[in-house]
Amino acid sequence: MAHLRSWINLRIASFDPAWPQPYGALPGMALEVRDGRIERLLPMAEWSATPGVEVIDGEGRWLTPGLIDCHTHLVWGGDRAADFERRLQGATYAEVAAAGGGIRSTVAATRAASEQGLFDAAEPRLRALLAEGVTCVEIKSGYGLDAEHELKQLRVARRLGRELPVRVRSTLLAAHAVPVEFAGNADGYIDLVCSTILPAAAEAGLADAVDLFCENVGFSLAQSRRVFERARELGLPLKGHVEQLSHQGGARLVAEFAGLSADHVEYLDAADIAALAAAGTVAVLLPGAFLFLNETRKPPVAALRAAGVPLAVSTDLNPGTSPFASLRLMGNLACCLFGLTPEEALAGMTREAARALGLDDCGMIRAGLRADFALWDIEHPAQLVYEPLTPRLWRRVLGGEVV
Ligand code: DI6
Ligand code: FE
Repeated sequence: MAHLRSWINLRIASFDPAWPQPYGALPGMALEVRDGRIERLLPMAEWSATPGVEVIDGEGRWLTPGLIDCHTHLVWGGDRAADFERRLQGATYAEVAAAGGGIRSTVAATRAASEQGLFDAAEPRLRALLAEGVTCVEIKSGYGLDAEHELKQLRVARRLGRELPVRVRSTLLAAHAVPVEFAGNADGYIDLVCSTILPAAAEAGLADAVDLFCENVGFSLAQSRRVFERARELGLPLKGHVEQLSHQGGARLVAEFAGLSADHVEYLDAADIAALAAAGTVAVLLPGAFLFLNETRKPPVAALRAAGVPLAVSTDLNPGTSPFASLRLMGNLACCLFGLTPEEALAGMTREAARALGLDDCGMIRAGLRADFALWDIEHPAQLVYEPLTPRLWRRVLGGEVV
């Protein structure tokens, strides 16, 4: 039997561009949910109770799409607090790495950890996101850097999605750093990524997408191209960490491969922006990493906006450059540091984040989409990012169920 539920007395911030008003706002609404999907939105004046249909009274609260964190690395072993202390004493990221810290120390700790240990470490990070209204999260590998441990990370990501009330998308980021056993031989490692790690993850059905780090401290444009070509052969969507610390041409490569998203993008140039716009690729802004690394080069938001490039906002939650388990805080930083409007920031945490994950069934409040939403004790949607650390969540709803 169909499962029906009506939510009434709502102010809906739909983020549906079909509605011209800011936030796609619709006051005085009811929402009908059937079998985990939004069946229809209707004005309260047109709504009446149907026998047998459960009714939940929102009492005038705001309802938004469930928040979507489209770029995290939240499964990792160990911690980098000592790196943080060294950096604050003046060491650079490179010096910290040379002193035994950096990504390689996280790789060593992640390889040494059991799946249960990784799950237990990740769970509170993920719960922090859920507590602020997140209903969908992307989780990357990238701290295993061999087939065994990359797949282990992805299995933990999948298990988090089974055991916690959240939708998880997993991304293979094998081309994140050169592992110690390939020191000085990045091409050799890319051979392994293409011949073994990518196909193994695809075969096991553990990767929804493939990501890479195209950077002077990561992989070259030519190496990145090889990874994307292999991902395309395997039928996996792709995305990239590009133009974060320098300009390498990675964003244009993502656009050339019609990738889902180009992430970080501080060093984009005009041609890159045109390429992203033409490809429909989302630019994912990660202000936590910008803040934590005390960067000064900001992503060219005005030019991206003018070109019509979709903008998403995410935590980049990771131990080295963005240890912030709060998407609402990132929304605030996207406004304060990068100049987004609160409406743009929130669209970037819902509609555009869904697009960055290649999902067309969530991210807005619209008939036919999944009933993944959040109800808030707020007076205006902007309050979610204006006052980011105050708990305002009243109910979180996943697939039509209150969770
Ligand atoms: N860019 C980043 O900022 C993180 N990864 C990446 O590709 C850094 C991850 C770390 O330092 O552990
Ligand atoms: Fe990242």
